[in-house]
Amino acid sequence: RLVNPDQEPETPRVITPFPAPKLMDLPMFQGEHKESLYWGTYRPHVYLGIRARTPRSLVAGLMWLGVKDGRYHLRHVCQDSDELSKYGWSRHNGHDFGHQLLVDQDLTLETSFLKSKGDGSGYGGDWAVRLDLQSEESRWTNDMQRTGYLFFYVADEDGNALSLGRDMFDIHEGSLLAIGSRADIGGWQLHLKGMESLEVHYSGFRTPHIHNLSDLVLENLAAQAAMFNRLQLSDTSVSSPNILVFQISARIPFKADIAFVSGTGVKTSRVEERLSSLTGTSLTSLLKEKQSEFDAKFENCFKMAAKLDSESVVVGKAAIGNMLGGIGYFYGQSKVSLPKNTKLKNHDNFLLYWPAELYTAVPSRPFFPRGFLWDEGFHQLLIWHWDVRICLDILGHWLDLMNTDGWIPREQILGAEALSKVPEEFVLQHPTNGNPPTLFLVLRELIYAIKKNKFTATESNEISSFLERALVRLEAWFQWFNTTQSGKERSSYFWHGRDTTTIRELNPKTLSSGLDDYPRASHPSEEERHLDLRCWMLLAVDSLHSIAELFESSSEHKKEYGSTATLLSDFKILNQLHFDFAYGAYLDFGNHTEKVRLSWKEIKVGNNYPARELVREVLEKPELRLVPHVGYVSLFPFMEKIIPPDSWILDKQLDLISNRSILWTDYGLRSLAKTSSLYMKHNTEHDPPYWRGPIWMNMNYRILAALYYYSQVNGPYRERAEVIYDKLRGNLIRNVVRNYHQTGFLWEQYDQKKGKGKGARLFTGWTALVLLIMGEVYGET
Ligand code: 6A9
Repeated sequence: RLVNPDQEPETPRVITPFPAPKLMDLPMFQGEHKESLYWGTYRPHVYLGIRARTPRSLVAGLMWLGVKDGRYHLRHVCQDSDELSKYGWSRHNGHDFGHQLLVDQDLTLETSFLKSKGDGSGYGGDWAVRLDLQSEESRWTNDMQRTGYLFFYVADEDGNALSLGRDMFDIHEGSLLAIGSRADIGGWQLHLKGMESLEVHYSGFRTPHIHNLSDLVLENLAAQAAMFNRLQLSDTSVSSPNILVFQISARIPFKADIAFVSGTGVKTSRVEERLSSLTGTSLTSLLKEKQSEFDAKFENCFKMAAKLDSESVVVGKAAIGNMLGGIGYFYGQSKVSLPKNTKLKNHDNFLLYWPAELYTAVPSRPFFPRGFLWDEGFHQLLIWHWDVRICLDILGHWLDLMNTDGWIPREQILGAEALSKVPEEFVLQHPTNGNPPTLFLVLRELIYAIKKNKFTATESNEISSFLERALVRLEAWFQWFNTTQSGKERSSYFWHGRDTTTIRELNPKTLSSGLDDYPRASHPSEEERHLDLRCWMLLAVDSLHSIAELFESSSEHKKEYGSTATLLSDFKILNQLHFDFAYGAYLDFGNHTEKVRLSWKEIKVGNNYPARELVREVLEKPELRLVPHVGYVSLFPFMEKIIPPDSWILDKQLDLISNRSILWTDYGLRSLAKTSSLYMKHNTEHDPPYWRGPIWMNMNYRILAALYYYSQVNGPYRERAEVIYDKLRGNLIRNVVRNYHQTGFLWEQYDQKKGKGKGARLFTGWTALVLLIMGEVYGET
């Protein structure tokens, strides 16, 4: 695709896959493992969506009509504007069971998902969905609220035609809604079982654009309403539809069981037996069983019943439930910005990454229903305790996204459904930008757990073969950072890619660090040293060293990693590069002045229309110095436990943490000290403070884990660390639990003044780490 008439077109390096065997080709991910994860609730962006882990799947999903202010609204894709007062998985085991509760005005909808591999099932087995719709009768004011309207659809992304079931025309005689056939699972059938009074209508469509399905349904309903003044689908279909939507209506309350059976069409397929076990009273008891299994496993993993009240336990279950229930499967190609000097024949300003699959947890179903690299490391800190194979499967998918330079795109926007949720300016991924290599956090814990014999022999072997194959990729990842993000001074690093030309930002952002607007040097330069990145590098190289140690073979590398780890954890060098003795705090270094502010300037628009804009004013020449912003970044050496337990600097760190005028609040630690000149400052007119004050759970978790560590090892500050640990833990739990019970959700961040949930709601990403805090589960201890 490059313009070069004399040569064969070459694939640019940036879109060339890393040349090594893929992790997902390991035997451990094939066979039974793969099949057992085939179907799942892998469409996190819709309220209930099912698909298989295959690029072009048969997908299923739910819509319903909500009533607000006397009008109907179609619910389908999770969005805040629907104003559901609650939704999310109260329980989900990541494999074959989940239960969700959704509250939409006076409607309460419960959705349960169950999967089973029955005698005669096709590949991946069968599944069932129970829908249970209720309402607070007292609030019914008119007739429209007495009937509930649910819509359940199946759509074949592969374009295979679906047929209407023979019972569609008299659903009380039988239960068959739809049939079809696919290469992966053979014949399949979709059935509906429920009360006599259910009324069923349908409509069939044909389109490859499944992400526009809400519009198709709305148009169909609107046309019927206009023509016949009735609220029902048209009961018609195009020929060879690849989408069938079924409307199920009845007087509230009602229940409906939907069963999907595969491998049909062969004599031995025992459809009747499988159907009856997946519906009615049999389904009820299967769901009950799965629920108690979940509860038992939950207690076994996180052991919190003895430690905390039942209100907290509910939140803990929702945390792991939503984390697992939010796992998605995506397929598509990232758009990558052009490296300098690349010219394309066409006029695109981007390159397409190779088509790739990604099985991953997501930070937030309504806002960010896709993969984010550094978020994922935190997600896995939780997930591996629940199911280490799910964890490895996710890690494997991410590591396979590495290009030949050792780079992994930060935000994964794969496929049309994912793309439809992202504003244009966020789509392109920049191959010059990194994102913290947090996957090492979980890898290091896994290695530790192997050494401590915490796994079964099989698990241990699988993790080892995973690590063995992952090693070259992890090395390349480390080298990518080590070469592209290194600083001028030996063993210093900085996040490259900060904007040096902007005149609008109070402090140019550092998106690649993950801490977005967390203040750094006022004037980005090559001279910079970023403390957080230096500590991430230590984490990476230290993990590499431990992995190399597991496998005798790579002894030469082992030495090198060992010495780099020693260098990066050297207390003296760390202090020389980053410690401010006057402040008693660790800081970034760079070209900096504190004397910057945003002020309004008159500008001319066109000829004579004056307008105002907010621009940055610099009132003093910046100079090379330590950058006096204390906050999360200052605590990275503490998080990495570099500080010796008997050092007075540890005492100083505890001062910063426990001081109310600096980082301490009753709800957790602030991201930026109250004393910082940029505390709670807007970055531009439209850019409110994000990492400049509010409380974030991922960093609080890491700080708490370090406090726990320092409260366990001997030293003069052991007891002090313990006291602070207990208080911080209590504050974090109390606040998240209170917010959850008040609002129905976990939040992206929490306000540092009142503790109120902020930003995206139903953000079960790293906020779910509160569960590890509840159970006091800190990996390497
Ligand atoms: C915006 C808007 C419908 C910002 O959790 C994901 C990331 C973190 O990795 C990062 O550390 N969040 C944190 O500072 C959210 C980023 C969202 C960017 C895309 C699209 C869509 O709104």
